[in-house]
Amino acid sequence: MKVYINGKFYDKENAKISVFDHGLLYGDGVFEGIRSYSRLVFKLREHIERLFESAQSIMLSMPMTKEEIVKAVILTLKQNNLNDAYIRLIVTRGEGDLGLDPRKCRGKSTVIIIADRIALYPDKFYKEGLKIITVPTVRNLPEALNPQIKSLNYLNNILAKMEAVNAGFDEAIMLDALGYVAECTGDNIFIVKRNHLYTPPQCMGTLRGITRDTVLEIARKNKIPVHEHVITRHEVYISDECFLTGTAAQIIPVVMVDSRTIGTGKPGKITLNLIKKFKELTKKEGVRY
Ligand code: PXG
Repeated sequence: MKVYINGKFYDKENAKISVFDHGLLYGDGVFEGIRSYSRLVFKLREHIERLFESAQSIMLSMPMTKEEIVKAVILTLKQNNLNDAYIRLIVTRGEGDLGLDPRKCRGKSTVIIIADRIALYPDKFYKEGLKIITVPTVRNLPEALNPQIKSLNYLNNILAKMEAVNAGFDEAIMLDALGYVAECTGDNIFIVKRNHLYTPPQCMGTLRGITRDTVLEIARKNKIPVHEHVITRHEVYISDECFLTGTAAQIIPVVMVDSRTIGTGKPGKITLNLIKKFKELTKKEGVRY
């Protein structure tokens, strides 16, 4: 494996950065998780756009242009000769001292690109659907650390994930500070009720997921009415179908939430249709390498 760090490639064993990097010391940095399918990088420009928005919000100066990052991602994929890959793009504040003052990093951000084989989720998840629970840890307040920022500080989500795993579940619903359903730890959430599709709006505690946007786009094209609307746990419990979306997960059906069976207890018709349409899109859309 060849890892890209600041314009150079290193073997996995030698792909190292300073212990004084503020990405490590403070989680001070931003990232993206991207995926390629048969040598097509899906929604690459959208991911890079979001990376720049995250950076802008935390006042992190990007050391490369968007076009240079596109080229570096493609180069990393070619170096690793991967047809289907998971790409982790990371930009940290860079090396500073032990104080949290980012000025000490002198604007020398660290850019890292790791491309690896995709760790696929078990087939069982897609065929049988997930059983998930709501956890006590709520999503970060937007006025504190906005969930729109894909920062390297993921403790909020990690805590929620641990609460789910400790209770014997694979994924968690996180509520926002008002108690509405926000999203899962690394995925957005959708419900279907009477053939309408609902997903929480991005304003409170919900990341504007790129898979989420793609699903909304597919649904609109297929004349499924979509609503970006606040959702309560009750509405999830009484939904006909439920599913999660994310770059790694794609679209995963959910069949039980907080011990309530969703719909028939099997992946729903609309969910399965969206999975099919999404797969078709990943086969033909993307930046080729
Ligand atoms: N919500 C959160 C909090 C995320 O981190 C998504 C939704 C889905 O967004 P996209 O753009 O991928 O459709 C994400 C992104 C993991 C993992 O290991 C998942 C993400 C990020 C980092 C790690 O499961 N998902």
